[in-house]
Amino acid sequence: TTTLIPILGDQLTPDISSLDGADPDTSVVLMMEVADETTYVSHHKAKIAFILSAMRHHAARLRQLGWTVEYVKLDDPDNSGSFTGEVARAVERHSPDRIVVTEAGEWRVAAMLDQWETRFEAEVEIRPDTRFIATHADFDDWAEGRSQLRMEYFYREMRRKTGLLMDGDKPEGDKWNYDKANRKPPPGGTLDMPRPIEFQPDDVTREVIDMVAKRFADHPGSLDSFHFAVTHEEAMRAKRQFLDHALPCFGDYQDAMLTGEPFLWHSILSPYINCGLLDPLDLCRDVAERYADGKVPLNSAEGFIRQIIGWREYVRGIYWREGPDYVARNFLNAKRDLPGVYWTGDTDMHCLSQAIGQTLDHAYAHHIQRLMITGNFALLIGADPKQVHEWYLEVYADAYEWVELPNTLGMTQFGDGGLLASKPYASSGSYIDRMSDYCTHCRYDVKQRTGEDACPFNALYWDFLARNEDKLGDNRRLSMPYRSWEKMDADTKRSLRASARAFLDRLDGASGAD
Ligand code: FAD
Ligand code: DLZ
Ligand code: SF4
Repeated sequence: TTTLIPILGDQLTPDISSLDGADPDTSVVLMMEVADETTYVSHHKAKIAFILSAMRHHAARLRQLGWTVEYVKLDDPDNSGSFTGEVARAVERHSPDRIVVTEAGEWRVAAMLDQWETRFEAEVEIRPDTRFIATHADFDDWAEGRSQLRMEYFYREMRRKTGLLMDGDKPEGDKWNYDKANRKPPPGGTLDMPRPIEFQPDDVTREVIDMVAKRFADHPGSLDSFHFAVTHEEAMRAKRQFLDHALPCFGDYQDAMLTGEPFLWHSILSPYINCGLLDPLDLCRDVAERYADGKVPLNSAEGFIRQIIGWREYVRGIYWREGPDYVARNFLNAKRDLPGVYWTGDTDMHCLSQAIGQTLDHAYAHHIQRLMITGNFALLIGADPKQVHEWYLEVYADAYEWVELPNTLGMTQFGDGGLLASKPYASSGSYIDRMSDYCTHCRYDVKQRTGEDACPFNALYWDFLARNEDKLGDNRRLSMPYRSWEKMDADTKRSLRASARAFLDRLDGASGAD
């Protein structure tokens, strides 16, 4: 009797639930590079190269551990191009009695897996993904009956469940959340910035990079600075580098942005966590240990752990709870096509060109760039949230729909009308100026609201509020800005809206010409 165990590209963990209890002598592991997955959106070249190289290295690791692995490469002439097609070919080869697979990370692929039972003459077992802290049932139990879902309360449950940074049943330091201590503006002067390790591509990675360069030449992004870790060992080195050098200041500068510095004190570990090269709970335990040993302050340890056991788990819960039509929500009825600048970074708005330029170079931008620069700009111009979602899914090496969609559509575009965030993350230039050095390098003046040199974020911000007053006017968390808007004289209001209009017309004109 044979068991077929398909392992998907984000399941690169040796103790993935599908392998649990399997007998290496009677099991065949199937790993598949397929056109469907590489092109369901036009992923950044470096994202494809990263995932395929990590998959190839993982297959070698599984073989070393004694598993029989069949690996289908993208350029295999018999490759059918889809997960189901490749499983069908493997079923022909092996006539397995059972197919065991760990649940997929998104609705699209989950629907494929659901068809296998009827399609193949084998028993199909779809197992829960045990790499997450909250099961689907945990999240649903927590969410049931609540009129409002808020990350903070879910996060506290996860702290209790894991015991991380807990002192008995009380939070370490007596406070659950040190977010207010995580908003320091960027430091000035000479900087002693930690650097992520730049892993040099080995033969396997070079082969993948060459193939991706040829096959996906029309996809966005560059392969020139490809330095991702592609094995578990390398990812562990990246983790240690972060714990030793960046974590101590992670908390202080979590929201800071600096010209020419894409990484700052961030971990750059999300690509590894999300595809399975690193375990999220182990990482959090390491962070808690550093705190217990007095090596990192509480605001850094708590801030980091909150992102993983709080935000990361929370957005996953929302994704699966809201269902496959979450992607179509558009509370603000925003319709503008995402402008061409998102694929070129070519703009005289310095903040935008930095965030997009770094994204195209590295398939990475840190959270506050995604939220307050590219996300905020798309929100203010009224870009179609589905197009915004697809852009984020394309360009980041860590992007899988379960984590990307709630962050984009929910958190940045308010497409779900406030399910995920209690107010839209809309801001004028002053926030960007406070948290970055961008404005000092920009041709626009962040202090001006109208006129040739005025920072476009300013007029766009007021225009956004005015335009959406019927939908947002009664949001209590926006009462201050709406009061300020109310108090402005009619001329100011008119000229702010005219400036925004002129900017948007130029933007549409430029995109149309693309
Ligand atoms: P760090 O700043 O070092 O944070 C540590 C870890 O916390 C991350 O590695 C990540 O695993 C987790 N984390 C932090 N914030 C979040 C969050 N909001 N949601 C989920 N996990 C979080 N993260 C993804 O992993 N994949 C995505 O596709 C993705 N898309 C995003 C889209 C938008 C519009 C926004 C605003 C955020 C998105 N995020 C996404 C969350 C966050 O920006 C990234 O996790 C983070 O920038 C990854 O870089 P890092 O590893 O250096 O993170
Ligand atoms: C993102 C991605 C890409 C680009 N290519 C592959 C692939 O060729 N084979 C594969 O197994 N997985 C790939 N992935 C990741 C999958 O899209 C991911 O595992 C599913 O979305 C899980 O739901
Ligand atoms: Fe961005 Fe405005 Fe600052 Fe320029 S002035 S960097 S456009 S916020």
